[in-house]
Amino acid sequence: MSETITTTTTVTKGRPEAIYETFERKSGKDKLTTHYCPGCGHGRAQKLVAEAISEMGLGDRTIFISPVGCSVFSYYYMNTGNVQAPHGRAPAVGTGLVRARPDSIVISYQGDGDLAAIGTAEIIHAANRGENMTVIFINNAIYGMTGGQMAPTTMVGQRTLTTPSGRNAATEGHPMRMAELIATLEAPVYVERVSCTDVKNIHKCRKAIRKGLQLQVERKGFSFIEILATCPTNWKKTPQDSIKWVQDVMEPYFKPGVYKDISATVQPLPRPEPKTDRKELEKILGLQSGKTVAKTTGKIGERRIKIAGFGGQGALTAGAMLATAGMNDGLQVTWLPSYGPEMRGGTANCSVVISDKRIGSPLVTQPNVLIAMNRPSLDAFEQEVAPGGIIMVNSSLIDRKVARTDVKAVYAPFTELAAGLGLKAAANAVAIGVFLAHEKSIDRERIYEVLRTSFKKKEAVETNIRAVDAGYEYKA
Ligand SMILES: Cc1ncc(C[n+]2csc(CCOP(=O)(O)OP(=O)(O)O)c2C)c(N)n1
Ligand code: SF4
Repeated sequence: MSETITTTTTVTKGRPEAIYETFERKSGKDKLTTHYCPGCGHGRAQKLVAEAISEMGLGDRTIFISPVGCSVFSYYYMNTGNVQAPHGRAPAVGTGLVRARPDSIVISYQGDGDLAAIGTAEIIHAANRGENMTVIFINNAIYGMTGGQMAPTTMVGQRTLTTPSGRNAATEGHPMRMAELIATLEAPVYVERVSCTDVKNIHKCRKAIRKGLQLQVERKGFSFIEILATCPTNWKKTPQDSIKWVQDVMEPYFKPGVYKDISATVQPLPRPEPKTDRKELEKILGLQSGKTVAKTTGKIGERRIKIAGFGGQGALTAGAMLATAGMNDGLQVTWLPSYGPEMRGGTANCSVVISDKRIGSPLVTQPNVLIAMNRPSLDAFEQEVAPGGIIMVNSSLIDRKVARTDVKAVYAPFTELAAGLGLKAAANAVAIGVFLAHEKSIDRERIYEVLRTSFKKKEAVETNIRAVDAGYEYKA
């Protein structure tokens, strides 16, 4: 289904609706002015974006993503939905938005440090996937907010804080032409570079922004509009001289123009339907159809668990199993893996939160439960355990006792018990068994269910179930 909105290029006098009437800050100060310096290109570009949103009637559907950089406070100015993304991550945030809310109009507004330096991977991949969003790329040839360091788009010879004698292509590389780079990709539908200097160029800029938004309305996919903009403050020029510098120095290198436009031939992207069907949801959650999601354990509060060992010991898998079992039990869960720099043999740990309330953060800094599968893990995390918590120690590999006196320590030979069953690799299942014996947050039957769906071979399922039982029944 495609939708057509007639776009005009009329000029809005004064404030477009998509810009707030007052810019109220948290502090209650600075209600009337933006924080942009006089002559800054951001103000101009944002007014044009706001005009387009208002005149196309998209205000209620638009989500504006403000980046890190001088435009970070756009959420104070843009009377639209607003999300503030970490540095460089706006296209990734936008991807989530357009997929979760296909009817929204998503604008990823980014500076050149943001888009072409820290966020290079995000922009290339979002463009390559052809996400249905519009990217407004403000190329002012410098890192504005942090005081004028060199950006990937800084001109050769341009003096910046980090290139005081001027950018040298031999050591700092050449200015990156992002519009040209993006245009080489298969998926983007429309890529244009505009300058925002004189009246003629401002009109072109206005038109390009509208076109990008229109293509998004029509679900035609990814559009990229690079705007050459001024930063008088860091260029150490007057606003007038800055405009001249864009015209004389930037435009000959960053040539304005349309670099790709396949909008006339490209088919609209299919509109993903929201998956609210219960059967579908059960499939996503890995639940058997028709099975009730009911908690088998009593109230558990929030259990924060850290499982640590060396790579290959199955610490991460054990955490994923606990989390899956909790989820199948209708609890809230998170699982956050952390890998050491090495591969097999290196350290690995995961954080699991299982709770009967919504979980605020998946990070576990003060675990109630620590499962230490090897000595370095006990050494690293013992002090982090919350007072009154419990530490489960793999006594097969850990040759010391827990030093803390304000926590409970449980010792069990995870590795030996697993080896006794003929499968040393099931030490993590033994650890789960020990956990279940001392922590009543997860029902043992739920773990069996997870094991049954995790292994294809019947023998592997049975050995792992026996390993869980061995840990559960172990008495020191
Ligand atoms: C992860 C991270 N790295 C670095 C910074 C510091 N930082 C803030 S703004 C900025 C540069 C922004 O420059 P640009 O994207 O060109 O935007 P402008 O300020 O010129 O509009 C940097 C490096 C940060 N906030 N977060
Ligand atoms: S430092 Fe540059 S980019 Fe930032 S607000 Fe001032 S003129 Fe604009």
